[in-house]
Amino acid sequence: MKQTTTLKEHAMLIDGKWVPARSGALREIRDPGDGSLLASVPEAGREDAEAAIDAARAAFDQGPWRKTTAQDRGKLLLRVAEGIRAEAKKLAELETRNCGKPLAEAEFDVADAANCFEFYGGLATKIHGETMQVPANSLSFVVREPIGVCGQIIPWNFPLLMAAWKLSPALAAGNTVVLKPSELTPLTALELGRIAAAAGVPAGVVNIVTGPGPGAGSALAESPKVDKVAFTGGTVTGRKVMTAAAGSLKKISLELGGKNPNIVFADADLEAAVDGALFGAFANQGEVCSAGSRLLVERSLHRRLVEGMLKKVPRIKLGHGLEPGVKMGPLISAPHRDKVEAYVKIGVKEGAKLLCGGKRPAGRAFAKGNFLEPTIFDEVKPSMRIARDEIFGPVLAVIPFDTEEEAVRVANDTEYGLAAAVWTKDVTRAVRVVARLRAGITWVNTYHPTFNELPWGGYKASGIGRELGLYGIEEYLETKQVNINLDEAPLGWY
Ligand code: TXE
Repeated sequence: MKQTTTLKEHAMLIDGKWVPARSGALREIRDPGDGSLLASVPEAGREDAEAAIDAARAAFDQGPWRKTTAQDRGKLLLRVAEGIRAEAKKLAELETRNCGKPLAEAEFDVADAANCFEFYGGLATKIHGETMQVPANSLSFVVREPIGVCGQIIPWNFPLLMAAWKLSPALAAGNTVVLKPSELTPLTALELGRIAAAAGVPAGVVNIVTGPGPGAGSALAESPKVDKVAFTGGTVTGRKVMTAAAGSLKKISLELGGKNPNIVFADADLEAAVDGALFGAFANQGEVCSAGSRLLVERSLHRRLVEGMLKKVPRIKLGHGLEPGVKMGPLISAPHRDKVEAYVKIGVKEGAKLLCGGKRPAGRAFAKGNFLEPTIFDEVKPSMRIARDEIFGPVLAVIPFDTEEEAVRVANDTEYGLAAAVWTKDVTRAVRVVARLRAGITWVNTYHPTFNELPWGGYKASGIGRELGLYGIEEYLETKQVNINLDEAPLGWY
């Protein structure tokens, strides 16, 4: 596949070619920090997604990809990792421009995306089956195979990182892919497509379709030619994807929302807990599925923890993500900010105490971006909507508690089960509480560290399946039993 060097062609990647939407439609991609036009990309429809699926199907069924060795695929992924690193600065800046996050966070994501390709590049050669003793004279063993064509739908909050989390295990396992980035943030995914092509990914193995959910996205979930759909996004959309996937009973994995409890006991290191509470709630503008958006704090520490946070909130410098020193960028879009602001109003109406934020920052620097101040509500009741709904913005709900029992009950009193954290110096309590938390990702005395080596995913309505680590590759493998009869005599049954 030939390398395309620029996105100004406004093209997407189907079957190794950079192509426009069949309808010719374009979508303007804007910087959420100042409204400026970044690029126009094809507004793919169902027919474009179907062309990409056909390309991925052909690449899987007839192309050379199935004949590549695991070692070749591993080396290819390592080259993609190097390609990402070689362009890290440019990718981080583009990520910040497209989705708003502060540059330091974007740089971290880019490094992590490269590490993810490296992790799965190394894992490609470790996929293995097993032999079994069976009650017959048979050589019986289990082999692992790629699932086939994978439709992958990703959101706007970590555009490049989510593309890496999806593509790298799928390719390591030998699948072909149609990736649909969010219609709001397609730019770094397109760059990744270019880097992958330059690294030697054959035509049709990675296809990137830029377009909206209904149409381009739903085609991936519905098509009987797609063997598996992997989705990261909101729970409401996740239900739609699952319903659409049911038509062809394809394999599915979902990484959905969260309303994650960050539990601070009175014996916790206060300074560390203050930092952890703020970082958990406000990193990436709070637009994080694992955000610690519910801060459960033991009543005897409550006042001091809140004071500690309020003292530090002014250090969360708002601004365009490329400005030096900025710690919080704009929200992804004006409608999304409207949604978050509506929750601020709901919180006030419900009787929670607004301690800070809740409004748009004043000043010309903020006039054209979707900015919202970091917002903390105190005295939140677990029944309030701001304690139950995923707001997905910089809004923290502080909920005081009196006993460990109450903390666990409130923490688990949610439809979600993605992440949770516990702050305490008492190791026994930490282990006891973690064991009772119904969440797939847990932290003790820290918040948010994410490792490529560990499984990522949720209990309950936070999703199905796991990404990352050894578990992540399982989601892209079929399992086949092979039985070789070692008694070549007739069966003699009839
Ligand atoms: O996400 P969507 P939205 C949550 C968060 C946010 C809410 C809505 O609470 O406020 O979801 O955000 C594609 N068939 N999260 O509407 O719709 C879409 O094009 C197939 C949590 O922006 O979930 C995009 O590529 N695909 C989350 C992707 O789904 C469809 C991250 C995600 O968009 C589709 C983002 C359809 N019918 C939002 N409709 C997390 N877990 O991190 C949309 N899409």
